[in-house]
Amino acid sequence: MSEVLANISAMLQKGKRKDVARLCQQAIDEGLDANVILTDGLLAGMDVIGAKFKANEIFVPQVLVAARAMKAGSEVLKPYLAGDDASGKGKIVMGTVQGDLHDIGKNLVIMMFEGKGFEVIDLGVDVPTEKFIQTAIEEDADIIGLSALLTTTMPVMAEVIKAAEEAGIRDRVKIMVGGAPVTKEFAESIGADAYTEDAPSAAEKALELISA
Ligand code: B1M
Repeated sequence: MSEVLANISAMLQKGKRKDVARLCQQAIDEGLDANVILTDGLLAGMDVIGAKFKANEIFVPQVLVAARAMKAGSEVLKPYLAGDDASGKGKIVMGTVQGDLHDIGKNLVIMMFEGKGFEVIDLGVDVPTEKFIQTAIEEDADIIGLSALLTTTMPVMAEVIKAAEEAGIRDRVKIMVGGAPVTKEFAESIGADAYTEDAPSAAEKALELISA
């Protein structure tokens, strides 16, 4: 692996926000592909953080500073990750479900959606179920995108789908779900229209849903 990518991963793990941003720019200037920098630099670093967090080798404060460094790096990559598709593909209301504060994956998915020409309304984290429904109605959204990182908040996705049915919008709004603990089987069991494992495939799937 290139030295700059290894350095991005190492600095992210140390939570060195400014260094991560600087190194991401350096990697871009060296001609590396933004997707490669994201995967082999930033996400590689986050993987190590995730494993150490799980093993109780590091704790919430260290994870938080790494998350901030991840954000700083992705901001640098954002313009380069965006595709060249024209805008106007459709409207997506996106958020992390109620009770869940994880937003790194959601933000990456949003970047990819925007790169494919979708207009995205980002509701943020810990989004009440009614907020998804109300915004989808007000904005006449084509897709609701739900992210959940906790096994305890995954069931909230089912509540959003149920609320969409009750509000009478289920036939005109597609619902996509994702997040580390979410599986295809789970998505099918709650009646979601689509599940994807990562951000690039989420954007591809959204295009498919819109054109179907
Ligand atoms: Co949290 N956390 N966390 N955490 N955290 C996990 C999720 C955990 C797996 C760590 C562990 O124990 N191994 C664990 C959950 C266990 C479980 O549920 N079974 C956990 C826990 C327990 C907790 C707390 C309860 C810890 C505590 O307080 N004791 C707490 C909960 C707070 C809450 O939400 N109410 C908590 C808090 C935090 C921080 C605030 C410190 C921080 C979040 C900061 C932030 O997001 N701004 C944090 C982090 C960073 C993590 C880990 C380490 C990394 C998550 C991440 O950002 N990954 C995580 C460990 C792990 O996942 N391995 C962990 C990188 C990101 C790019 O991936 O979000 O999966 P991800 O997104 C991917 C795909 O999943 C997909 O695309 C993305 C990009 O490819 N995707 C979609 C995501 N959404 C999608 C939507 C789609 C399609 C694809 O369609 C709409």
